[in-house]
Amino acid sequence: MSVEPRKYRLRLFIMSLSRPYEVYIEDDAGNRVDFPIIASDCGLFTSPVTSNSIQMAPGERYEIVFDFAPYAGQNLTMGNNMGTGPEGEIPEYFHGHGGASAGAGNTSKVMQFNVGTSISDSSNNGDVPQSLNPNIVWPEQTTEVAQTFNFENGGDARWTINGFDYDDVNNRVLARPQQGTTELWEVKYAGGPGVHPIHVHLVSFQIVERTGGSRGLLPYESAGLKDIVLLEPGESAKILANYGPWNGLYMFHCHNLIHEDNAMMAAFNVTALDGMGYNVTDDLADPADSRFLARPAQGNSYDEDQISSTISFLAGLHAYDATSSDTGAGSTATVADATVTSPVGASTITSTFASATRHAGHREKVNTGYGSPRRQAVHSVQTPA
Ligand SMILES: [Cu+2]
Repeated sequence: MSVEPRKYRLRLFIMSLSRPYEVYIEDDAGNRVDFPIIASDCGLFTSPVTSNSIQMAPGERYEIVFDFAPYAGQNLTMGNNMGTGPEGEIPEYFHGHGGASAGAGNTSKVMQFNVGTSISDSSNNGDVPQSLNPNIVWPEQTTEVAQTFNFENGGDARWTINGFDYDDVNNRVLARPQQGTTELWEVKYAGGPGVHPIHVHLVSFQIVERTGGSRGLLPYESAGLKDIVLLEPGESAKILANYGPWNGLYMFHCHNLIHEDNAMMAAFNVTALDGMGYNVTDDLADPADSRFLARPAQGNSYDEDQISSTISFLAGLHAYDATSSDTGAGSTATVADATVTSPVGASTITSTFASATRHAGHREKVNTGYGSPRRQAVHSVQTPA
């Protein structure tokens, strides 16, 4: 890729089926260059995190700002270092990545940047702000594990979660967090072939802890909210999320496509019990709601005005607010307003538990056939490491 000697904001997105990466950028002399990481799966960090590499698995996203200015007229190479350490012994994904094990493939090489010598546009080339997003809504903190999920090889190319696979229609729903509550989940991979990038739908989670392997929790993993956490063999991670704003059934699964296609997937049912902190006045759970249906693109559909207008409309729904005190008909929240008013502290959520009132639109979905007592017990099923 040809680039100018200035700053670029790069979005990295791993789209491999199974392979995780450790992405780095090095100069012609082979020196790795530091760069600020500014965002991950679910948005901007509070402030940048400096690193000279990022470990990433399928589906994970990170954004960096890279300054090519010091390298005018030179080349820089983006490489992949995953597999040059002890993890190179895991054959399915790591062989041939470079270093001592190079030769079986070219997966150590990602891309090259050819840096020019002149700049055609010097806008947006200033310092990376130290304050990126002061409004991240971190989940209410708890150390009590609500659910434990073991990701395992069940034999015969079958991949399971707590011993179940998604083909088992009677045991697909492995968790039932109540809408609006925070749960700490422990996800574990005792060991075996391959890796498991665990992806949870609906929520943005905080990775609180990673144990069992050699790397621990990486600084950029805990700097923002995520929806994927990578488990290498022997690792456990704790992820904390607020289960809302919508009720209904959602997936969680391994994002290693081969595992996912072999049924390493489960569901959780976010119930709509009242009194749980969501004084919802507008049920947003219906995907066929006319407000959210796809419409044919018009000539101006992607104009900045149209995009701003759509974002303002969605922000004005206040879907992530725990109270509805600032919503209501005629709400004309702007994007800026929503950014300021959406974050709700744990104390607010807690206090609302006592005062939330039932409204006509609430549906209690526990007794719809997905929530038998037998499956309720599945929560605590664990298999030996
Ligand atoms: Cu997997």
